[in-house]
Order: sequence, then C-alpha cells, then structure tokens
Amino acid sequence: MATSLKNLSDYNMLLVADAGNMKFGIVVAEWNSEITEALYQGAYTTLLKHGAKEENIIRKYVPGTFELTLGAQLIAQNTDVDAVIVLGCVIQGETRHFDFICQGITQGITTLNMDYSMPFIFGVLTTDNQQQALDRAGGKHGNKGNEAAVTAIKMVSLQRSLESVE
Ligand code: DLZ
Repeated sequence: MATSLKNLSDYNMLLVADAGNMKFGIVVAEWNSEITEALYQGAYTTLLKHGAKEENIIRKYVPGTFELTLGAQLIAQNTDVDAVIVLGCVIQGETRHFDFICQGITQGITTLNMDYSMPFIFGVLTTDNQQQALDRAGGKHGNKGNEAAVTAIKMVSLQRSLESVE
C-alpha cells in the first residue's frame, strides 16, 4: 500500500480478498468534483476488479467534505453495507476553513468507526493546491480512490475473520 513516496495505487493484489460477497457504500463530495469524480472512478473500478458486484455498490452524493460524515452514517443506518468509503477533496485556501473541515471529517469518520464497529474508510485528499490533488486522483501519485477501495476490502475481510472466531 502507499508508504514512502509514493503511488497511492500501489499494492499487492495477492493480499486483497475476493469482494464478491461484500457490499459497499461510497459517499462522494460535490466540492472539487473534477477530483472527487476521479476518486470515485478509482474506488469503483478497484472494487469491481476485486470481484465486487455493481449492484452491491451504493453511491450517494453530499455537498462538501464536511457533510461526508453524516452521509456515511445515513448509509450505515439505512442499508446493509459492510463498509462505507468517503471521498472528498479539501484544498487549502486563504482562510482557516481548510483546518476546520479537515478536523471535522477526520473526527467524524473516526467516531463512526468506533460507534458502528464497522469500517468507514477515509478517502479524502487534503492538499495545498489543485495540482497536488490532481496528482493523487489518477495522476503521478496514483489515485486515493483505489487505495480507499483496497482498504475497505481489507477491513471487511479482517472484521469477518475475527467475527468467525469463537
Ligand atoms: C466551504 C468549503 C470550502 C471553503 N472548501 C471546501 C473544500 O475545499 N472541499 C470541500 O469538500 N468542501 C469545501 N467547502 C464546503 C464544506 O465542506 C461544507 O459543504 C460547507 O461548509 C457547508 O457545511
């Protein structure tokens, strides 16, 4: 997976379980939609590549990254997905808005993981500028959507392996 510099799409396929019997929710922020749609395509195609069925992938939109937490919670409450991936892109501006949005989504997703005891995967780019985001949404550093999808499959697999231990 992504470690030192750094292609977010690099991973060992052999370590990723078959996702054929897994269900996923994907919540996409509309802010910076050029980026977030590319993240979605990365996540979606990666899930399919590992066996997930189209009908088992639910996509929903929210206005901005700040709303991803509630969007993810609503999917968890109202569907039977095994994991939820949130996809957003926050680009540093002239004010401290960036910090508050990043803090909100990080805290929100961490809380959901604990409260629901199921995987909520953080697929949010937090960059200084548009180019850094493009580089990580299918550009020279890969696609964070791919990474988020692989992480989702791995976490569902982990959860199932532990829940089957009595
Ligand atoms: C307001 C705002 C700003 C300034 N920047 C971004 C951004 O870079 N990325 C993003 O996803 N959303 C941004 N937003 C919108 C907030 O996430 C949120 O939608 C609004 O503050 C309304 O709650």
